[in-house]
Amino acid sequence: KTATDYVVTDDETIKGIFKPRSDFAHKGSHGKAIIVAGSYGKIGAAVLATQAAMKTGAGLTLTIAPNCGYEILQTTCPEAMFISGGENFIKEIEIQKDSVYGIGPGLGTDLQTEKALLDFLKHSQNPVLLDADALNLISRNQDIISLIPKNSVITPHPKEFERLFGKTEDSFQRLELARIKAKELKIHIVLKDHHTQIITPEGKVFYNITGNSGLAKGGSGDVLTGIITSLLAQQYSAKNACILGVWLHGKAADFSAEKFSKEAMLPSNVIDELGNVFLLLN
Ligand code: NPW
Ligand code: AMP
Ligand code: MG
Repeated sequence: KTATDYVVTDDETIKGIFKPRSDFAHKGSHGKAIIVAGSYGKIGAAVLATQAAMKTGAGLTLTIAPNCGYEILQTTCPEAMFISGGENFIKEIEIQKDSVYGIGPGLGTDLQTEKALLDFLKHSQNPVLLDADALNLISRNQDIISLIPKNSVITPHPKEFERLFGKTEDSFQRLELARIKAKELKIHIVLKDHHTQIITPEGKVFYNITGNSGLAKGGSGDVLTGIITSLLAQQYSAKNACILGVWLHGKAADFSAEKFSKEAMLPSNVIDELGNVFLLLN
């Protein structure tokens, strides 16, 4: 373990990672992001993740959600396509090739959703992003952990991390456990917190310093899922998608706080502010 294993993401690093959109881009060259999210009462999570994926630049965005969210999603996200995965919760996840999946926001933890996730991971070899209830389902059925494709991304908040890997004394112990697990499973772990840490499969840690406590509201993590899934679909490496995605999310939150205050800003404002963050980078 050396000092270079722990790095703070600065603006120069971000400028080095960010790829401006080519004049010759077309929707097929900017990837297909598939958001698998939502259940009865939690369709908002699917809306937030879908909108964030679109506003981060994916060429095509498609949402797999239960039918009870059909009208809501087609109305709030008209640019995104919809595929039904069940009636009130997801029972089936259609696999499409050449797409990147972000799975978990608002899914709920029904046994049939667990089976759908298990089937999906058995048949999909590509890296995926797993968040929220996808992580809670995995915590309940630890057999699923070994099915997570190498180079995938997981985005747990502290409680989800604890459900997955067990209790730790403090945030330092949690980080060291995350380094062990990222190496063992060969995945990227986005350890969400005030200063979110990104841990690579090599055990290297990147600290993010954008963002603020206005993000401490339901829906913030669902937005981050959409952002990172979109970057993965646009062919950023998993490491760069995590570093850039967490930075963008935090920066858009800082712009939202300036405009609306930490109290009144909402995750949907964070999505809207992504535009101003990209103007800063371009
Ligand atoms: P405590 O209180 O400290 O013991 P859950 P969820 C802890 C969806 N959503 N630092 C804290 O525990 C999600 O996508 C849908 C320390 C807290 O009470 C999920 O699918 C929305 N502790 C599902 O709902 C909007 C922290 O974790 C507990 C922490 C459940 O997700 C909301 C909560 O975790 C939501 O996004 C931190 N930084 N952060 C919608 N509009 O459709 C969290 N904790 O029990 O996993 O519940 O995260 O709300
Ligand atoms: P979730 O709990 O899944 O909704 O995720 C919450 C998101 O908001 C994560 O990206 C956290 O890093 C971020 N967040 C929550 N509280 C804070 C805080 N006090 N300061 C900075 N970021 C925060
Ligand atoms: Mg969450």
